[in-house]
Amino acid sequence: IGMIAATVFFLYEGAFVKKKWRLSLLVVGLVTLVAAVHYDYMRDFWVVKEATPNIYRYIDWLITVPLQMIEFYIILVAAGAAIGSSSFLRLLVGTIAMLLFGYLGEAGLMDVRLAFGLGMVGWAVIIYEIFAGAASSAAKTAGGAVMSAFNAMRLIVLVGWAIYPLGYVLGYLAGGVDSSTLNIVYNLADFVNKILFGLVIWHLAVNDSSEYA
Ligand SMILES: *C/C=C(C)/C=C/C=C(C)/C=C/C1=C(C)CCCC1(C)C
Repeated sequence: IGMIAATVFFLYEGAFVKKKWRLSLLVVGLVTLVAAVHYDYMRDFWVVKEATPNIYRYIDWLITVPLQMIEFYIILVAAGAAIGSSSFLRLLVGTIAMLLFGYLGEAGLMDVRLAFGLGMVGWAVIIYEIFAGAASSAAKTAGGAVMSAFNAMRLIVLVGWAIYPLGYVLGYLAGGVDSSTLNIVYNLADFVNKILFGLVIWHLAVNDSSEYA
């Protein structure tokens, strides 16, 4: 329900910001919309099957995480920074590796520890790109409000995202599979990392739009 409310908020607010920020707000609204629909599936699955709705969670992540990666690119382009699409490509490759190995581990198709390690490498690729790679230099050049939004977004990817591997460790590596803890941790992580991430972009867009001044 929080995801639905956030979707309405982002799409509504998109009407009041400068044109160049509308696409950014649309994309964060799509992220929370896609998540809202999947959470509806996941709740039903949990109630009926009394099991972790892994497949829906990963389908959701496979759609929403690349959308969030595009967002780094979109705000830099909107700010007029010189950024090539190869930066987004590296973010995408990191995302797919992170999620693919995470899924293989959770689904029991691969050794859980090995899958975890390889998934962590994917996350490290993303962290490198936004803290030390081309995306980071482009944000520095853009400066101002874009740099501060970029800073907040990459902190979410570093700190907020750390909740997911923590959930994986508590769920699978702490002896036995604890699906209640796993799901609660993942749910909280999604709440922060989708809605707060969107709010950071909303804040940037509003700050830079004269209608609010
Ligand atoms: C909206 C959904 C988001 C932002 C999902 C993010 C998911 C992760 C950061 C998952 C990370 C994982 C690792 C870093 C290691 C392997 C296990 C995962 C997939 C839980």
